[in-house]
Amino acid sequence: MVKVCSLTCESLENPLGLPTMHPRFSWIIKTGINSAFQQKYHIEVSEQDCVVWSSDVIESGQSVFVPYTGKPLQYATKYLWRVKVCVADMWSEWSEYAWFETALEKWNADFIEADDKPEESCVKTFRKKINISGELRSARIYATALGLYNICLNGNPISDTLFNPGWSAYNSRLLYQAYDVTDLFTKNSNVLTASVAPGWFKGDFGFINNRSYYGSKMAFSSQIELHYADGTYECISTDDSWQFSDSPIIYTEIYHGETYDARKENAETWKAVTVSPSTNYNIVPFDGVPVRRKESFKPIAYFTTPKGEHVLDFGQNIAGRVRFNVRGNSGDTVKLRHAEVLDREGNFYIENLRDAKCTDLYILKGAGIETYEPAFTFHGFRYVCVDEYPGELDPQDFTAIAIYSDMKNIGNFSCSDSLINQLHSNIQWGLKGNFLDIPTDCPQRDERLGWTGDVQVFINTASYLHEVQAFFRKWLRDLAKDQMPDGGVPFVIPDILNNLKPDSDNVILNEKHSSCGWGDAAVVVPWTLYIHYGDKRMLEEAYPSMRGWVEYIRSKAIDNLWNTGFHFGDWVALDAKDGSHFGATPNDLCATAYYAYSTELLAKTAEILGNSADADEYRLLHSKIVCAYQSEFFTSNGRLAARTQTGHILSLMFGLTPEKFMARTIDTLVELIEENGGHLVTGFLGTPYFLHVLSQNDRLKEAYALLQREEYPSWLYQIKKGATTIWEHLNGILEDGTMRDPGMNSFNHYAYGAIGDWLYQVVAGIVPLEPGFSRILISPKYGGTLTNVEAELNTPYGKITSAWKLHDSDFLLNVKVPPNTNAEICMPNGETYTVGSGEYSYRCKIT
Ligand code: RAM
Repeated sequence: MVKVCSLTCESLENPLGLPTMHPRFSWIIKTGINSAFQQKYHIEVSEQDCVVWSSDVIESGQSVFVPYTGKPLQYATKYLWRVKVCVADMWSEWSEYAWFETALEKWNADFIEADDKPEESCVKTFRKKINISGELRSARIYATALGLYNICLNGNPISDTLFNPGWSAYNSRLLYQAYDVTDLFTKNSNVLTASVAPGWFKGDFGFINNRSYYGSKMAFSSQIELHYADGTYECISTDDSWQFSDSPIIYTEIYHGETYDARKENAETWKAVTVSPSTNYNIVPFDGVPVRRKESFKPIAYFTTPKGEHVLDFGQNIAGRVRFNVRGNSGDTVKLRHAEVLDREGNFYIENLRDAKCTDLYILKGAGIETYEPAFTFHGFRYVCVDEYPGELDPQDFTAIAIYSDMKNIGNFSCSDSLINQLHSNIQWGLKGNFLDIPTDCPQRDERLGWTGDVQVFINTASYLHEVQAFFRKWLRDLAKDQMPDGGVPFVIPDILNNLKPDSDNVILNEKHSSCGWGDAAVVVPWTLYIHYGDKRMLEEAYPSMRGWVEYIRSKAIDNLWNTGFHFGDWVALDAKDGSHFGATPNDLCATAYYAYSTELLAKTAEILGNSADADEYRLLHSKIVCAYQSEFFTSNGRLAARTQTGHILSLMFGLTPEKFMARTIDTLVELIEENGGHLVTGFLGTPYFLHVLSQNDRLKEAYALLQREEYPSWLYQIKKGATTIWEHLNGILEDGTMRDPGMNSFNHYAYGAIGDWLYQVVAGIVPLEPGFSRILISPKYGGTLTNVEAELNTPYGKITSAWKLHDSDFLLNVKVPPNTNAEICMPNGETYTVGSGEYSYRCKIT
């Protein structure tokens, strides 16, 4: 039997408001047949029972990103599509129908504004009464805001998505969402309300307590398109017929929390809006992944701290917020503060939040059970301090809700070491806690910015955990928009620092862009996505930005060494001088290493895109950088000038070590581990590759020893200290239980979690040999104290599993290879097998 399922369009399931008119289709084949390859496919696209494109039978194995090649699609139109495939001379049935709906041709609606002042952090509600005169065939609301918005129709939310319209490079592209509300309208009179909050647009943001970065006035814009069964059409846009009022949300800020006065419900005074044109903004369809409520947690404890604080413990550090039920009198209050950790004495610890207040306040109306959850804020927390609450508190009335971009989880990993399993969980929660429309550094303090370096080091691990393609496609578009004219890449994307006044006391505000390892996100992120998803079009789109970045470095490099400018370098490495975050590895070494790496990836990209002139040019440039690196940093006998772990790691990982010095370089790295008592002292740049360079160079034993080390500094130290996420510093909580300097001490910072890819690629051994995993290497490497491992990865072709165990003196491996791919299986004893899809078991002796 052959079946086709998991149909996606532009890697989205049934997208509404598709941001392209040239979609591509992907599907997964399910079959029990071994070595199943697709021989042919047939796609059919229809609109209202009418087939608009039939591909006919195409002899091709392509099942991922198959382009639509029918006649031009119509805007704002829903299409159904289905596919059937032929495998082993057997045709499947037609798949179930999937659908996509194209976006608007252009944005026509104006903005409407209320009376909020620049300094105000309140919510305004806009209202429109809509009369539905006939039977609706379809109804869509398209909406965006300067700020954040939530829409209700007749009092009910029209969507479960949050933090719309998302955060983009607002001045270059403001996103709108599309909603199907056909079933939400009632006959005759309806009331549509849109609440708008300051959010990223106007709120306190950007970690120097700056506000109104993008603008000082909130606004809302919407187009409501009604198609009636009788063929008539009506469009209702935001205009002067709308009204606004204050909202019960009297204060809301992403950093600081929300205040809701329930006594103000249904007490609106409606006033006339001000209309302003939207033509200053490039309003385009949302192209990311919507943010939703995901896991929820009940308190695992409710206790009183030594200081007398009443604290709920939800057991997991998350980004999200708390929903609660309460009963009391009108004017009673519930006040919650949020924190990630307790201090050594067990008190509520908020110093590391810096200026973020992370406080929610609810004022009761006094009418039976009242339920509240903030709307426009999120906090990074595990603990909640209940400062005010009327009457006896029942912890069961409280629920913590994790909120993040709703990407599919694709990777799972477990093994015989529960600490490593917790590490994997912490890495995954690092992602969930920081992928909220944009990838942030941390979700708790007054920062929460799209730091490029954090993404650059984590992207490969992220790609093993969740389906991140659409999430990063959006972010890369913002990166390209915010890139400097000379190709420089801002430290954060969206770039909320660029227009701020330089400040010589604040290195970040002074420099603002183009550190090695940070700006390289422009190249490393699209390249890594290409390797995981095989999407050439995305690479093509990113190419100018990738090239711009390498050209930027070229303009700053002297004799092929990047030895100018400001760099974060091996950020927060433990070999930094006391009180400094800058690791001991020299900047010119890190910067030139990244210059070589980005140039190499750019040359490969040019080759893939068929641009042979660029490919030749960047290959040549790459070889010159490598030569310059080697003559600058290696002595004639092969000693590396920087005697640091990261210096050696980068030299090995990026192919910068002369062949004849490989042995010496790896030996020295191992010495450097020993000199540090068997520990890592690397920062952002060295850590992600540490285990890889060891395992790639026959030092698997040392790699496992480092991974499984439990005492400080190590990955597992923080787990022994109770961490449920990855910390910004290996020693966020010191051995004696005291905290590091609160100025920069996040307990949810995924950068050190960049080691997650080693669990998948080396421990479980799942590696893409061709982009998108159409050819797979399964080459697990046992070691340390591990006796069994199970990993799975849902790729564009379907699920790969790699599960091994040690039994007596045997290594037993079970693998599953999805249809339409083939795999090289490499056993630890060197035996290899080439197989097509199916489930296979292998055994060899442990050596
Ligand atoms: C900190 C951020 C981030 C890092 C920068 C350089 O402020 O938290 O992780 O990329 O510094």
